[in-house]
Amino acid sequence: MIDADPPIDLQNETPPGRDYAINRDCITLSRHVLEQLQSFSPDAQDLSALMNRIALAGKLIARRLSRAGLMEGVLGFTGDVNVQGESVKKMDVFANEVFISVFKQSGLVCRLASEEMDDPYYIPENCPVGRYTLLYDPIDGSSNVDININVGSIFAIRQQEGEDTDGTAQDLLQNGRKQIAAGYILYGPSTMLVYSIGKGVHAFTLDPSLGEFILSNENIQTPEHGPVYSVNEGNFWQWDESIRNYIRYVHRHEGYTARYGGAMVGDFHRILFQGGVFLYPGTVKNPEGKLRLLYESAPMAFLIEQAGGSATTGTQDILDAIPEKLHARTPLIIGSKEDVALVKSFIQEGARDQEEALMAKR
Ligand code: FDP
Repeated sequence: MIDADPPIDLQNETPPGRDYAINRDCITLSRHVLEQLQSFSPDAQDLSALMNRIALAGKLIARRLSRAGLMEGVLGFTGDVNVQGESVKKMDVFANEVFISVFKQSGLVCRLASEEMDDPYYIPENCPVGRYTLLYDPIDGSSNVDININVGSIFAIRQQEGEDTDGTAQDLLQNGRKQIAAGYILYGPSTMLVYSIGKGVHAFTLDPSLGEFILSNENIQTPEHGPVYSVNEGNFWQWDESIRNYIRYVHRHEGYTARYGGAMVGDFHRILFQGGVFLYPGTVKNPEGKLRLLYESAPMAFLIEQAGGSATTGTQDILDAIPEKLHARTPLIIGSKEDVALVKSFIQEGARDQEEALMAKR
């Protein structure tokens, strides 16, 4: 039984055995969205309902992940290869289907596009169709699933522009400033949903006893600088010399530390709260890197800009980058403003050196 009084001072530690989340003024996700928009207009109701549906998908995925090791057919590969040429995991398929089934009858979206589908999924004619498109990566960092380490889901919401009569979703090939909302769900020691509708970045923690995401961090601000650099250094000899020079710089200077978990959502979450920089640069084999613009890099860039940080491809703000196709990739450098600027300065220096070398050859 939970004792209702005396009221708990939230500034101080919760006394043992007391569940402060129930005693405090619980702000749920849908209430938060409506408060942010300061409106009960149909648009505000839609956005609140969209976030609620995403939260439901997150809860269903979190529930399956939390018992994955005990259930048949959850872990491992399906034997298929997706449109990216990557081996598909059973959890990828499950999570992709969860988002579809949660949105199919919602009347909120007209299509869903994800990493796991070659083409967008269009809401069938016998189901109500909405104005929005959900772009998502159902399981980000899926190599972590089988070993019970954190993974995530990333999402972005855009409004359909035009009729899309040929069913090719060409209107999605626009910059990230067209996103109405973006965020991610982190399946870690606790499940967290972090979102922005362009009014700051806010984090909610899933209280399993309530089955609700409750506001835990409002208006998150990323520090201007942080000690962490987060990158797969196994690719060192695959990178351009300018990225290698940046890494040499952090190796030689005090105050930097490496953290890399193999799931961008987790690595990004650390940087969002504590500062630093996450990089996935292009490689010799894949000059555009690995991360997909529309449903990985752009949603994260939307969040980091809202939190006072920045995100670049190295030559352009991520939010200004326009994909040439649905599954286009971009190099990504994202995090604290100063740290992103430092990486960028090495890239610019590299570009100058290359230009000078070319001039000298002429
Ligand atoms: P994954 O392919 O396992 O889904 O989405 C791409 C991603 O994970 C990121 O989450 C992660 O940061 C990165 O790839 C890991 O790639 P590397 O193994 O090449 O470092």
